[in-house]
Amino acid sequence: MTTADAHTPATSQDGRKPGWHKGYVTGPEGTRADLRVPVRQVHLTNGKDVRLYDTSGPYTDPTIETDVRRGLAPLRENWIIGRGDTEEYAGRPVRPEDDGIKHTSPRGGLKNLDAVFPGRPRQPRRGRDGQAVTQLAYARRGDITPEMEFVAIRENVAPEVVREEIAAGRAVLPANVNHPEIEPMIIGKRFLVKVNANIGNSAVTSSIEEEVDKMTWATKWGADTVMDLSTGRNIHTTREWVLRNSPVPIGTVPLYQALEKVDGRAEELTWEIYKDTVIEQAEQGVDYMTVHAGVRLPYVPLTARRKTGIVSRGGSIMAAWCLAHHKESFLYENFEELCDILAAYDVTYSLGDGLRPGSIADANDEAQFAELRTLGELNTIAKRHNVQTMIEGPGHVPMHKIKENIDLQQEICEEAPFYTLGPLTTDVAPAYDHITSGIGAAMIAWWGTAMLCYVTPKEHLGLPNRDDVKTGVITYKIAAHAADLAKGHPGAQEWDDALSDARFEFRWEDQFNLALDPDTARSFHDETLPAEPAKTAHFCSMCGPKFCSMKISQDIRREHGGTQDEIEAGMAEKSKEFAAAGNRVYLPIAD
Ligand code: IRN
Ligand code: FE2
Repeated sequence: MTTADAHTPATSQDGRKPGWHKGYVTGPEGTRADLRVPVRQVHLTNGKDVRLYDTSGPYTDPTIETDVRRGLAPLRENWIIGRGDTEEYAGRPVRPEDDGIKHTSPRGGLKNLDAVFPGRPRQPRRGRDGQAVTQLAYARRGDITPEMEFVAIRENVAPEVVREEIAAGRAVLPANVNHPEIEPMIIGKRFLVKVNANIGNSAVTSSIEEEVDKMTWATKWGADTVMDLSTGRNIHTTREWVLRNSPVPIGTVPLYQALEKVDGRAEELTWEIYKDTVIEQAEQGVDYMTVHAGVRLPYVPLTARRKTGIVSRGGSIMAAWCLAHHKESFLYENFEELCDILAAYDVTYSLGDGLRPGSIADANDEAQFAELRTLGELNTIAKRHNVQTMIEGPGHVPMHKIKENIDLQQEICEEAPFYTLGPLTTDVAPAYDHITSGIGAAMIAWWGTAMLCYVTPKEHLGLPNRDDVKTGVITYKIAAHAADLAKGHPGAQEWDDALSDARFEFRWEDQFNLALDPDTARSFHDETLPAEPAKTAHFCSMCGPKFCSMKISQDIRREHGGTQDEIEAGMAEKSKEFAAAGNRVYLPIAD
């Protein structure tokens, strides 16, 4: 399936009118005129429209022609240049070992993905004289940037709220000056809970083509950011293709590529190799980076008696380095210099949880919380350098130990956005860890986690494929939206109400089009009732025409009029009938 197919707006079953289309909203009076914020505009058969948050980018807009070889239009370019605080410079030469490795596509299609990205030539930019060109610096100065105005419209809040939350460090707006293609978004507890999807090839499997496709696929289903965790061949090139085609912020773990540069020998890593890799990725436009600077030498022994030791990839690399040299981590030691690099591109920190628990038994142990305290210390340093910062969290945590995680993180890290992997609430369900973790994700998001890193059904078992990516994203959108509802996020319930109305009034098409996953909802329905009249029928195959509770409720309303009093009178009457018949739901079968 090509990406184009996957992004065609759904049409209603009769094919006459799209069930939804890509719309754009502009801000209220007084906001910038050139802001067009994408929404998914669902057209209901009752004539009403519902607007939903939309992460899918230009791919779902049939009036925009997209071509992965050219990349997306640089929406933010004029804003970035207009600020006048960045300069173009000749980036370092592209490393031959990173690029041009012959890549053959196993499935045909985009065969030319073996080359460096062929799109428009681009000179990297950075802060003039190394100055901080971050949204945090602007917010603190009192400036409301176009990016902030954009997310204000997107989140339906005042621009000043966005500025304040960023200035206070309670929210981040990841937006590298070298990633002008993104539609700005914000991560913070005052805003909608966000979902990140991980993609990335490994030495054993998958191609550039598949990774680009997974990125657009993940954002189509609602991923707010995507992390490219490639470790195999073509890391640099894969990332270039992903970045140039991504409408959402892209995150990476630079340590993975740095390790490739020393052929996988952790002890050979140096600060210089790491720093070079960070600059290379910052020039490409990576919006946020996981940095495992909290894995300090004295903490490594604390993991010795754990059931599952260190399960973070980045964490285990840094622990191996510390042990091999018996030295303090070079990330911790050089953290201030790293801050200055990130500030010059506006790369956001995602301070890694390299010592997160990898099993229920290890949750909330000393190693985990020792690292968290260090992340708090690093958060303060990063803010001093005007670097936007979020904090990564666990992992495997049983339900009764989840709240302590968010409470401690908020306290220690001065309410910096928490970004958690699940947590997985039990270890006993490999192949279902999107569910074991979706439970924990919903809980921790309700209590204030700002972004959830998805877990797919393949977690612990293998590299996720396209279907796994979709299942992971949908599962996490459920967790995120459930939390938005519980938090009483303004407007969150409107979506539920619209769907409930559609369900109660048997507007099947509206139910499908409002669903998080319209395709699956429609196909489940059609499995048993494929015929067109069933799309307006007042029942489905679950209960059949006689036992549909919604139909019975409607009959009561019809028989007994519409006002609340009349409905209640009708209910009372039905209740009397029911009692007279012996209070039995299932009647004996008559001969
Ligand atoms: C999120 C929260 N804690 C960890 N994560 C994500 O896990 C992190 O952002 C990255 O995408 C992934 C792998 O990280 P490790 O295993 O290198 O720590
Ligand atoms: Fe795990």
